[in-house]
Amino acid sequence: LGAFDWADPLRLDDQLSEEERMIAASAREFAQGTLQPRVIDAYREERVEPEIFREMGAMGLLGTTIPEEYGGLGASYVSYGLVAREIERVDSGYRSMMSVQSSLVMYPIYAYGSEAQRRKYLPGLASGDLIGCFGLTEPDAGSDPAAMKTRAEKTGTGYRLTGTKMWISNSPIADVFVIWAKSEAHDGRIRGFVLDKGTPGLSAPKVGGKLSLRASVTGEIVMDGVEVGEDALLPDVQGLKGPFGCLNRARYGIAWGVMGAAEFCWHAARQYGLDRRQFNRPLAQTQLFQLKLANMQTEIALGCDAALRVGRLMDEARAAPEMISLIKRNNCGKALEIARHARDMHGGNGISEEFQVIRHMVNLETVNTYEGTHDVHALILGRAQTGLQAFF
Ligand code: TGC
Ligand code: FAD
Repeated sequence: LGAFDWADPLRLDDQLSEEERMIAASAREFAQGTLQPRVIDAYREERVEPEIFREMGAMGLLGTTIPEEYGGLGASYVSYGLVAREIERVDSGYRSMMSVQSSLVMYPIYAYGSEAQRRKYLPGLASGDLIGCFGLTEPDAGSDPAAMKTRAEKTGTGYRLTGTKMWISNSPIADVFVIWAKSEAHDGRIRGFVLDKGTPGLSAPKVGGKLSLRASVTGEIVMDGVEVGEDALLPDVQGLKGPFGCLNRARYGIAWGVMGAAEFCWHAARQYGLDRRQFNRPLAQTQLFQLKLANMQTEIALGCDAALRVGRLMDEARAAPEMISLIKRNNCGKALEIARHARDMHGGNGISEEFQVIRHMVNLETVNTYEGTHDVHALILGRAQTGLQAFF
């Protein structure tokens, strides 16, 4: 019989390649050494720290799956997931910065862009010298992106874009804007455009008053007749499958990332229960406390194994979008529940920034909502098993 490791109960580590283990270890060292020491202050002060992109870029953590010739690491989707888990162990906002850059900006430029667009943007995005954002959501089009109002009209030399995007990660500090708009020249179909900061008519005001994900900046993207050349159009995709192709990758990364946040909360609750005594015994020596720890351990072990399975299928180009909905939905919901329990298990200390569980809990409320809400992913899975679509 094998030994039982409480922290890795199903031996996830054994299932990784040497390269995957090394990438995860260096991501962990970076996250714990560079991100962890600043996160409590950054979150409290809602501090924007654009230099984090260069620091991540120097560690090879931006564009993990993008080929090396464009500045990426050319690594597996499993490696990308492991990086997300290590960064989100510190904070969901930092993982957000990384995953928007990698999956929602570098991926569409790589997969749908021209060779000239790849050469122009990808190396700078990989090094973190350029910061990217992804504009799909609008004030009146969130879960239903097909209802977007942003329009691209044809001009003599290119396109004129008009519209407003809402809730866009990184937009106030972005240099590169991947924008999804209905294009009149393409029968009103959704097309992707790459816009540069500083183009007349383009602005990105910050969304204020955010009580979640405060270490990552979120903004609008306002396009007031922004004129771009033909070379701003992403040539190789049309329709919603363009943005969804990117979201498949980002949602997959989130399924791993939230397991990192959940693991932080689980380990913190366990340690707190061992250290804190009430009724003349450690809290961890009570049945209710142990039941909660067992539930956390079980859900995290299952969630990580499911993410690993989907990652392997992605690396074999055999992952279906519904599989990604299943793990995004399950792992976010479970991570949020684990963070809420961990907060409770810390008693009064659980609401203090010092113990960090409430920050994870509040962050996970966002992660459960963005990239398709918990309920929207249920409807995707419901449609896949009944053949009946229940969105409207
Ligand atoms: P539907 O009819 O289902 O599909 C329209 C077209 O899109 C294709 N498609 C996909 N292609 C690839 N992968 C997927 N996952 C796809 N899902 C759909 C589909 O085949 C079809 O193609 P075609 O060629 O036939 O036209 O579309 P619908 O309008 O009924 O959509 C319904 C629904 C609810 C599934 C969808 O709209 C949805 O997923 N809504 C959620 C919106 C969302 O996830 N927004 C995310 C915004 S970005 C973000 O939150 C970033 S935060 C990142 C961070 O900070 O970390
Ligand atoms: P709504 O769609 O209005 O949903 C509200 C509620 O109604 C939810 O509970 C939802 O599940 C439910 N609901 C909706 N439709 C149905 C239905 N048919 N049946 C049953 N229930 C339904 N977007 C980007 O494009 N780029 C980004 O970088 C980005 N970053 C973000 C960062 C943050 C911090 C946040 C909060 C959001 C971000 N988003 C981004 C937007 C995010 O993807 C949307 O908030 C999300 O898709 C939900 O859309 P909504 O907020 O309009 O909610």
